[in-house]
Amino acid sequence: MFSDKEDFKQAFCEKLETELGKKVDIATDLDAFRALGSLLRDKLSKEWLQTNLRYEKAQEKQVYYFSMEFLMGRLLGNNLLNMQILSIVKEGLFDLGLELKSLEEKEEDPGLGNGGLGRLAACFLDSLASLGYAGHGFGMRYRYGMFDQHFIDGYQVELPDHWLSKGFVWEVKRPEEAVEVRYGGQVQAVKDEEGNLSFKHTDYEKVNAVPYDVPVVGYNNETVNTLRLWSAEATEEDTLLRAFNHQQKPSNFLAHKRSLEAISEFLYPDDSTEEGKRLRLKQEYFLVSAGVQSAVKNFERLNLPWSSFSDQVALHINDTHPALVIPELMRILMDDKQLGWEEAWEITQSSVSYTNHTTLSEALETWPVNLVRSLLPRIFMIIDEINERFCKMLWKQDPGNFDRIASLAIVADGQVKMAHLSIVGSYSVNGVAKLHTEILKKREMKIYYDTFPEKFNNKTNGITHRRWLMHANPALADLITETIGEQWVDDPARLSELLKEKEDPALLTELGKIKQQNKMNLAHYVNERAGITIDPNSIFDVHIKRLHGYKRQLLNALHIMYLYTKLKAEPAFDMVPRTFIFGAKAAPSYYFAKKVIKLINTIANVVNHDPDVKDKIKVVFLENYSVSLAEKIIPATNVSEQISTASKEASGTGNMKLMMNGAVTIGTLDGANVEIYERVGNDNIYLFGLESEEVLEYYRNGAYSSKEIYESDERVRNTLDQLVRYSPFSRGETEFQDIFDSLVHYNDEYFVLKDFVSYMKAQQLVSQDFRLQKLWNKKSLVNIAQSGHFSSDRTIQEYASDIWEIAPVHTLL
Ligand code: B1N
Repeated sequence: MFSDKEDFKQAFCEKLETELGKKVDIATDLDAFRALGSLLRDKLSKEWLQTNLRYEKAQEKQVYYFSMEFLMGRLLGNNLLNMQILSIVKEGLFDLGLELKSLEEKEEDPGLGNGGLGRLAACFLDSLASLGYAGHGFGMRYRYGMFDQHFIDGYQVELPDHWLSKGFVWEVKRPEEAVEVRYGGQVQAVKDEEGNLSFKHTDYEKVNAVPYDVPVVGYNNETVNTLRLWSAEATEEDTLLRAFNHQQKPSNFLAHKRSLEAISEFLYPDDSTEEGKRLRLKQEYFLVSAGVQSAVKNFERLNLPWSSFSDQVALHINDTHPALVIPELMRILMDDKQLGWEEAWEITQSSVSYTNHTTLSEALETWPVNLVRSLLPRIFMIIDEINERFCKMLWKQDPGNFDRIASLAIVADGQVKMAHLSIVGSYSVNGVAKLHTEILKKREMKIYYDTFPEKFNNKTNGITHRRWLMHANPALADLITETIGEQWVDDPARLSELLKEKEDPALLTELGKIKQQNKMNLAHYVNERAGITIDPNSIFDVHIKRLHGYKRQLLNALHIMYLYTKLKAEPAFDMVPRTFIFGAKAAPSYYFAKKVIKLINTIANVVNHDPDVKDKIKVVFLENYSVSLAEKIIPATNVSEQISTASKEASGTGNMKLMMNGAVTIGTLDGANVEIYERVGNDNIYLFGLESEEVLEYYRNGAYSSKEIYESDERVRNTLDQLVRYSPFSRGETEFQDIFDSLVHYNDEYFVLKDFVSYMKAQQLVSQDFRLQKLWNKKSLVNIAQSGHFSSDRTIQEYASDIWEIAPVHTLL
């Protein structure tokens, strides 16, 4: 890579001069970032090529991970870490009067995802490459990613995220690998002389799918995999041709060009909900068609029979968003490669695997038959045929059981049900945490589980310890290495060796010091960004994730209102000082979520300006929560809020990141919290609230009455009344009436009131325990020690062996 620091400095200065035409003494941080990125990309290209050659030579099975979202975050720091040149580069830059940290801050976050689902895909790519697996991502190169969030007068305002405006140094455009994607038109069945049927698609609109490849660098293993992002571009040729053929005015073909390019224009900012918009379906098919064509092309380079396709290729779909992979592969095999239905179906079904990420009904994708038929006529024919054959099979299994067929059908009630298509067309269906998978098997997908029990399996999510511990919290990573040696880096399960040292007072003190330093860094950042002074000795209590009713930021907010009111009434109340920190974006059309943002900002405004409570409570809602902001908050956290309504959060991954950085969880037995609890035990987590069986039972029997709680519990009533009666929070306005009504008059869908007292008591325990610093640090250490299981390396090893059946490729081949 670089032989030494001087070698790096020379290469870097040369790059600055040749690419940016600048001498190092006048280069800005942005210049330096661009030059460094570009230099690293050059350096990577050899290993990138080698990796691909190695895979080809060994005829290694390739995994393609299809996802509408890849929330990569900044790449500079992680690439340096994985390339093992962090210190050379840092020191070299320092000699040149530059600071690596400041350069890192110049990189735009590629925010090509909403939340957990997109970030999971990014962690998986890091683990695939770092473990030496031949696994690649197929995603969308949205021109606008997740919106930039600002608060104006406490309200969320969304601004477009033009992340590409200064260029994206890591990508390589590959026009030679572009493919064509077709929409609309007509399909006719034609018979040849021998009576064979084929399908002719005419009158369609075509869009050019152009790939931009981003290198995915493995940790210290000479592996560079590929994230291939597809961009919709009109070709010069079709724009001109169209203009010529139709004698159109320039404005018409410009409009045409824009309408084609709209397909990869923006990311839908919805997390765990589906809007059902035509453009979204176009996007989904765009990714799928481009990706499957590209995977098939790569397979054909091997000159192997089609029967070995599934030995060479795994197509994984991240939720149902890319489920059209199934009919698209069928289409290509039958229409382009002339295979028969049976053979194509066998290949498809043994190549596709599917991960489900949610049981929320509003997130289940269904598309109107009419829309699918008009936009994707051939694809619809194939889905219809899959459905026909599947229903016939069901009839054979259990003749006359119409109810069963109706509930299992892929096409029913004028809708195409994407989850059904995904289960029928794949060989593996997995949930993302034990509890979630059990809920899928026993409830949401029970009837499917009864039909295909062998397809269902669990793969508990994970996070990459390279980004979330080594890069985000280097001081902690160093302390761990000093304590147990460095093997944990390659084998994060060995973090558990820390348990042997959990009584060591020197270690616990050191751990406390690192947390304190991280808190001071965050305090500094908060002061700079939000102008709020926070006390690093207070408990940093952190609630960071998308804003959603089921995630219950509202429960946290009401508890702060309760504490504030108590402090005002009893000034002597001896409370351990706390800083409540929030980060969350609401979907722009999610009215309730936006109200909660306004409420939290209102609470912050009241609390932070009241001298009576100034040493006790602070509330900070940081704008524009993103991967890079998460990397600043997480290392500084003491208390991790994981308080979703039990049964609703499929897994969660923030819970894992925070635990790995020594935060202690206050949470419900939901998603992966259950598995965190199993590992750390009662003493090292604060559990409260209803359990999932109880929640599901209430939904079934309708026996919950939030009004009863409101009427009978004074603490609840006094808190809620402040939303609508005159109070410092309402100031006599009706701003929060809807929140009040949802809790009291619409029976509190997410059991906020039901869990309120139990949450309050758990929070009291947190405060008590935090006073005993040594005891607290021990809890923190146990959490770190038990977090190795939640490395995405473990998750990816499970996918590799149980689902994809792949082994690592050795670099020495
Ligand atoms: O996926 C994460 C989980 O850790 C979270 O618990 C889960 O909520 C999240 C439609 C989704 N589920 N469903 C989505 C995202 C975008 C969209 O358009 C649904 N995200 C999750 C990783 O497993």
